[in-house]
Amino acid sequence: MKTALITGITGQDGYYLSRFLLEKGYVVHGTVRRASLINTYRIDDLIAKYENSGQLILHYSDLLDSSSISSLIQSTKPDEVYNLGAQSHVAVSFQNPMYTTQAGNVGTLSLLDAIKHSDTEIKFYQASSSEMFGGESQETLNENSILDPKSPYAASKVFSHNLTKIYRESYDLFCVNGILFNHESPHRGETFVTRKITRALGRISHGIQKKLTLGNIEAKRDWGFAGDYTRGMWMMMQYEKPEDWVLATGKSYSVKEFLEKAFSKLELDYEDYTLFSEKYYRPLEVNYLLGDSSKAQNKLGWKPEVDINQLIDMMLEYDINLAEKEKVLIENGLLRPTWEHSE
Ligand code: NAP
Ligand code: F7E
Repeated sequence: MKTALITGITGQDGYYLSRFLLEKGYVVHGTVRRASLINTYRIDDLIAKYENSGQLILHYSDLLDSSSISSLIQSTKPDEVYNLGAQSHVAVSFQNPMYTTQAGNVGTLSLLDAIKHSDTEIKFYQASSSEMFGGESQETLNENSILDPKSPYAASKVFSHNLTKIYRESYDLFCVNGILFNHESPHRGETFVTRKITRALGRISHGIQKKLTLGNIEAKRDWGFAGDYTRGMWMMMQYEKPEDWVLATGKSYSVKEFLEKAFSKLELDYEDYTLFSEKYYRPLEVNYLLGDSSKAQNKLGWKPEVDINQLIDMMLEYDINLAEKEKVLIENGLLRPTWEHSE
């Protein structure tokens, strides 16, 4: 039975990856940040199913706490480490550049160094990002494309990406970078644009939200489904040698196209509901991202199973159900609708 250690298990990808590994029979150790509110809601069903048997074990840890990171490597003796933890919101990284940079890099260095000093057989996955490319041109991007970061978040990802390569080449460690293009799901954080749209639409459909406020809807992204991408992470770790891999769908849509598609599924026109605010524009924008995952498709046998229409359907169904429950709570005075003013 293999053992995995996942940083950021409470995030979107942490949920899909841990579910996938647990179903494969892995023992999964995950790191959870201590917060004043319980922040494990995405993995609560996995905790209920796997914690009592000891197959899923959670540890309080923070990527900024190097000592906790290296002692986790020592105590859990993982076969595979997946470093998913990060302050992952690009716009927030302009407001909190120091924290984003530290969380994005201290943890990577601590993990790599702990592996180097304890057991060089441990495999390491780094969550690299398409944001590293910068999106200036209309080029299709692959593993050899030039990195040109446009935010503190992306710059921090470039540092960890390079560090992962340096440890691979210097110390012969099995370290891989997964350069993942945007991937979404019903478990996507609610302040990322796709989920912000489907969350709003679910509420609009139940009459508990009137307007949705957005920023730059001309930006284009290559959007896939998170469950496909976390399966790809595992496939990279099973490959005969450590390399860097792009995962993408090969199709790019603007935020406006995503909006149109989502609203038209409910026979609504997004223009009747959408407002715009400077607040959601970034100091620097990544205008265009389109990925070429042919290396992963040819060498790993990976391919995306869910297209943009299926992705929107999945997210909408989930968010319409969620809004129905919220409506009942509002009607019973148990919930106050504050989302019109949220991020
Ligand atoms: P996410 O939902 O924002 O999850 C991030 C995770 O990191 C959460 O578990 C979060 O904990 C944790 N975290 C944040 N700061 C931390 C700290 N200081 N110490 C320990 N843990 C910390 O992100 P995601 O979408 O699952 O993405 C997973 C990884 O892939 C991230 O590194 C992201 O940058 C990268 N990535 C994402 C995409 C994408 O499209 N989703 C694409 C490329 C790369 P809390 O739950 O307590 O906040
Ligand atoms: O923005 C525009 C915004 O925040 C997408 C992270 O997972 O993927 C994600 O980063 C686009 C941008 O994702 C709003 O300006 C318009 O052009 O959903 P997003 P992101 O910045 O692409 C990459 C691959 C990662 O690695 C990151 O961790 O949508 N946009 N209006 C808006 N974006 C947001 N969030 N909110 C708006 O109101």
